Amino acid sequence: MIQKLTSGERTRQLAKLHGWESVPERDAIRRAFEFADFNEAFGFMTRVAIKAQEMDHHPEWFNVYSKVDIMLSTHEANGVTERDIALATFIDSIAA
Ligand code: H2B
Repeated sequence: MIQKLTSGERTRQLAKLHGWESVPERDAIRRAFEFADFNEAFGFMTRVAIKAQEMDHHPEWFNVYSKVDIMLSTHEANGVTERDIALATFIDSIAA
């Protein structure tokens, strides 16, 4: 069973990511993205979806036109784990 990050580990990992923050009401992290239009937003989501499927680790997300809000948490651990950090790192790399 994968273990949740300690609060110190989470703080250290969040500092290496871009724009990710802890969700106060959930043991999760989130980042908001805004693109030029729906086409760019959905293209981005498609790349994330392919990676998520490869990793067998899936985002919780919400899209309205050019905006995409992503929340990451590991259901199996009921909290934030290294899998969320790995997916967030990939997401940052394609959003840059
Ligand atoms: N995604 C996330 N975010 N957390 C999980 O614990 C998880 C998942 N588990 N995607 C996977 C799928 C699991 O349900 C399957 C059975 O491997």
